[in-house]
Amino acid sequence: MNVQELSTFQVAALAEIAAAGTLADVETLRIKYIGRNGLLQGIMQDLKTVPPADRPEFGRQANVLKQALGEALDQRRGALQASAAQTGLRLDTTLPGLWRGLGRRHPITCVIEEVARIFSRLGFTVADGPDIETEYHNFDALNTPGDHPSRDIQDTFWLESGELLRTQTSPVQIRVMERQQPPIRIIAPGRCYRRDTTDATHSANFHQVEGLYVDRRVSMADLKGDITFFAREMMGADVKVRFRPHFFPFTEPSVEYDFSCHMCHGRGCRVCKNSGWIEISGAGMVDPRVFKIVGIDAAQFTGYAFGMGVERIAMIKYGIEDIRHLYENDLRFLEQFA
Ligand code: 2NM
Repeated sequence: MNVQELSTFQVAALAEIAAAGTLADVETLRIKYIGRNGLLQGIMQDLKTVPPADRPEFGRQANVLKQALGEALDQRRGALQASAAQTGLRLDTTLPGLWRGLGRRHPITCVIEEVARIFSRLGFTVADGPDIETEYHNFDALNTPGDHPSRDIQDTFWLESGELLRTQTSPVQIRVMERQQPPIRIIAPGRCYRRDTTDATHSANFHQVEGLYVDRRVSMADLKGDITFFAREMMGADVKVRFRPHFFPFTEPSVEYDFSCHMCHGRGCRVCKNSGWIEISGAGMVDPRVFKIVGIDAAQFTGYAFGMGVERIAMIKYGIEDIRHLYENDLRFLEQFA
């Protein structure tokens, strides 16, 4: 190589270094050009073959080249590191970790687990099913009339497919009864959807736990006893339960049930709006028409079913005054439920 070739070589080498796309490429080029067995090393050996008169100039140029290559490699490496840092790709595995604290269960989850734990002691297991339901499982099989207002687009989220977002978890119980003969003892916790305008006590997405017990000679006495057992386990040993006549299409007879207010022990307070009682939800003996639809012989079997709103239980149990706290994921709220 002569002096002229040396300068052509330098231009090509610098262009190649400037185009290196990764830190690994830069390292490969460093080895190629200025490594122990690199091209520059070879050029230095060429010095011997250069005519003696040209040697000082060649040597000077070779040193300039070496320095230029070294600087170009450093510069390219620095630029790549800087852009990696900017895009967050740089990972320094030697940095100590950040302690971000432990997470904890959401109060809705706590209540569902507590309800499941209490009913498991009565022999109930947990069943689940789809949030997107058929009209058949959510309404028809529950003996809900075709013109019942709950089917209205004002109340139910209908999908273009003709399916809907379940308005209760009872369709889970329909699905269990379709495939299983008694004895059946299940609870069905999960999300439900209704076209409600959100306020302090309503949400379009809420949670229910429904229960179903079907066997020979299941009676209203079982229903009252089991709900009362649940109330005492959930709210405290001195809680009383009262049942009021009601109507549901899927149970006959039907009741609504209230717990005595655990805040004021029935004396009357803000939580129970001075009535001493807190309305929980409904229940009843499964209507024989529902048994006929799912293929269970109503002459041999009877059953009770009940529902409860999970948010409502959580609000009463923990003294939460606005349902929206449960959905906002504000840590100042959530951290109170250790
Ligand atoms: C309630 C109230 C009363 C109920 C009925 C059934 C089924 F599938 F067995 F017919 N499941 N859940 C029921 C009964 C639910 O919630 C307020």
